[in-house]
Amino acid sequence: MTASNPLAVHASLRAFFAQLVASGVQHVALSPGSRSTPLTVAADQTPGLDVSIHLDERAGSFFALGLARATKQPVALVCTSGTAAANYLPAVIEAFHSGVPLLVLTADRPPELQSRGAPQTIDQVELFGTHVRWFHQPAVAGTEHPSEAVALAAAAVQLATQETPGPVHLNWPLREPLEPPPEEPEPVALLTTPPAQVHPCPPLPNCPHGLLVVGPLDLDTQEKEAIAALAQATGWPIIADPASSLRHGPHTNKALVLSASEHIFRSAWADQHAPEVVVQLGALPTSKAYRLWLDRTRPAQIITVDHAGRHPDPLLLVTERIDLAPADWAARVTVAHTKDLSWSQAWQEAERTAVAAVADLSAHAPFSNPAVVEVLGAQLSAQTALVVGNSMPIRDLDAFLPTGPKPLQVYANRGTNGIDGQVSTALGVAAGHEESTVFFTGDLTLLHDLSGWSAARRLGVDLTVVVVDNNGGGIFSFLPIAGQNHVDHRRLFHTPHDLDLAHLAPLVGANYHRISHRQGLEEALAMSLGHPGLHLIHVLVDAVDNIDLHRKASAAAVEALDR
Ligand SMILES: Cc1ncc(C[n+]2csc(CCOP(=O)(O)OP(=O)(O)O)c2C)c(N)n1
Repeated sequence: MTASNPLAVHASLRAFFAQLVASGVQHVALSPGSRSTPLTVAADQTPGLDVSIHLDERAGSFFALGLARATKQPVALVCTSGTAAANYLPAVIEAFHSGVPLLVLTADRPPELQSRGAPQTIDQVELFGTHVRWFHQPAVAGTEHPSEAVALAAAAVQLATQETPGPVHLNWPLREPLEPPPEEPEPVALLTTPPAQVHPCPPLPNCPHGLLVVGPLDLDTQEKEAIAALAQATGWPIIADPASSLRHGPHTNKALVLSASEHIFRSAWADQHAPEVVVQLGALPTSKAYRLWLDRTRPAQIITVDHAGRHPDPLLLVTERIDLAPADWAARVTVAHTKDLSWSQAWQEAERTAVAAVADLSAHAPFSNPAVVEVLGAQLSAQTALVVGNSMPIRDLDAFLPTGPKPLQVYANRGTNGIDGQVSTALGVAAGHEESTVFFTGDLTLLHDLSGWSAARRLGVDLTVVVVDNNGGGIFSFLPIAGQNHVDHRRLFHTPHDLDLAHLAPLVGANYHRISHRQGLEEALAMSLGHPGLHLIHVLVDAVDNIDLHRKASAAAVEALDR
């Protein structure tokens, strides 16, 4: 049987990883295995590349996703063959839909061992289907000149990062012997990445009554400033999804950024203030009220701007799609614009009215998710990364997190809204973020990624987890079926786990706080934020209280607006 030349394999793979570094990759998340030995050792020996080790490929890939999002750099993944590779699928799908660059490197057996019942061998060709920007199977490692590996690495990073960013998959056939030699291979010439192509950018319609609706997007400070500058130039309010991070930063002193739109869009006032143009940036906003309002008012012009190909349009109302990164687009279309001061003043007044009505309600409400959001908003220090779980936590932020000048970075996996891999995503964000990281999550979401939780200490990052524990999926109490007596809603949908989450703390050596009132939460956060290590703040809440407060908050805001 053909054998590999270990030095040739090592030379090629070292050249490959050296080019990844030259193209901007700084981290590779490795999972242990045998077939991947040449990739693992080459990655570990490449100067300029950090490695982290993940026992579980599913958790490792979500860690890579979080890290890539926090650093805005592509992250590589390496695993062995078989179901190890298949465990990358959920994170690859989320990365695809969120436009996050991942370089997925899976080891495989060479062609002569395929389809012959060789161990740990499955069909890995196009394993992730249409959920990658590019799939490629290189020649068996070591059978080509290392310059081919350099060209491949440069092309892979370019496809993962430029035009439409997202995951790319290289499935690498590797022949035995797999162990690299101790010799250093000869260095090879590396390539520089060509600049991205600049696409044409149509001008913005010059009408005074517009809205900028910003969905979940990973925006840095400069990008937030660019979108805020456009809002200032046009006099158009920004409707900011909490996962856009646009609700928080000094730019909120200059541009009008709204946080209460989840309530405002339910009012007749909002129907009477339908704009001429809506420009929707990034992914679909979390707010259901926004979608219902769009359906009722059907603005004549709806433009979507997105670099990840999403252009969300469930109601088929979009009139124009622009394939540009939202902040780049904003910078390019910001010119002097016809403004109507009364338009922005009316929206500002609506925001004030809705926020006041909600605050009044919260002041007399039982301790539940809205109070947790208020305390987080007040107590998180500037530049904290707030990773938020899907289900109710992201909706809690949408409904109750006010705008303010203190900068916060908010991350949510809104590509496909999964409750999987969220602890690992938070760990990845924490690994890539210089200030504190807080993960705000539901209990089922936390339990879903126990594997990620078990790795928290080993990965050596600081993380404060605030879990709102309603012993199940509180979101399902929103469903009409929750009120129907002939269906066992609690067992089938709420799905109580009846576990005491306190037992999770000793597993990873986390400091533990059990909370049932506001002051306790304030004290626990003060003891956790800025104190390195792992902290588990376990907040006991009632699912029905929270749903009730969401409904009452919207009703109070609508009543105040439509009075
Ligand atoms: C991977 C995955 N499985 C199932 C779902 C469906 N789902 C959405 S929300 C939810 C319940 C989440 O409960 P929890 O994290 O406790 O949050 P809560 O609703 O109580 O706020 C489930 C199972 C999903 N979104 N993703």
